[in-house]
Amino acid sequence: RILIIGACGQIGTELTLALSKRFGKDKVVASDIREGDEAMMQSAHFEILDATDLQAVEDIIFRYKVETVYLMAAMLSAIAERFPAKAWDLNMNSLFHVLNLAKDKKIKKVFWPSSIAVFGETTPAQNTPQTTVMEPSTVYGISKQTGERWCEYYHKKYGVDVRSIRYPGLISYTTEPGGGTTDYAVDIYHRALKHGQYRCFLKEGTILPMMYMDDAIKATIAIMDAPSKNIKIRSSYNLAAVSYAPEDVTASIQKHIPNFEISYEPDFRQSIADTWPESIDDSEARRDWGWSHSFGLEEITKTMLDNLKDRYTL
Ligand code: VAH
Repeated sequence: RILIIGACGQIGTELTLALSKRFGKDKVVASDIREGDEAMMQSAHFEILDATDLQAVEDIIFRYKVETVYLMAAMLSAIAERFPAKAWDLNMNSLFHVLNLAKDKKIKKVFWPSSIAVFGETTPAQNTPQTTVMEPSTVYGISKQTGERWCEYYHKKYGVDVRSIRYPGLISYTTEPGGGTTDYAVDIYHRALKHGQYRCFLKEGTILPMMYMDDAIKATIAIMDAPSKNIKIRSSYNLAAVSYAPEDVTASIQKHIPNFEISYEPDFRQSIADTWPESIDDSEARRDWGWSHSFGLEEITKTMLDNLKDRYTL
């Protein structure tokens, strides 16, 4: 079976549904620190699980005969700045537990998400290469970079089959993001439909790499499907789709809602965004396991507005 830890989060929710659709409800065990919603309960076995509790993780793996773990539980960038110790504890210890279970052959395969937050101010910001200067300056970025080093270490030293992606900012309408710096790019659609205006916490000109959730899920499943020998990078793969700034999303929304207005009131998240790349070179992912994206900004905007519309007009 497959276990998703952090199944109620931004990525976990859609990943659980996709895996259940693909492998069948009985093959998927969804877990989170909080109860799942109705759709989740219908699509998988569900367990309440604290990702930092090794015994509890091991019990579920044993009970359900789990072979593959997707460890999606994490504290995101903005919120981690408020709770550094807690973020470190959650982001690192959950990873150690899973890597150690794989090392001890209690599971066979691991997926762990990294992020463009592994990069920092000294990283080349345009078309950021796979291998480059990495001096992250956020708690979240430090935890992701450290995690990458451990993934590679466990692969080289113990043969652990761990696979990872450096996700950009992710956009979806099903689940709302929880405390990231790229959250504006989701919030903006909700506000556009609800209020016709949005006060953005990042300033004009802040270009960041972004991706529609369906593309992110497609990539996650593709990297896990690929034969092990194709996975040449065991730290984490660069992954990219589109790059844009708040004014670009605004212009794309105005094509559907002409009166939509944006104003800017940057807060502490601006200084996080300022250290991240504008665009990413993901040629290794394209070469090694056939990655390609489908959604551009216009498709993202149309899909978001079409799907969120009813929530605010009914
Ligand atoms: C965050 N969405 O903003 C996350 C992400 C690209 C950054 O990892 O924290």
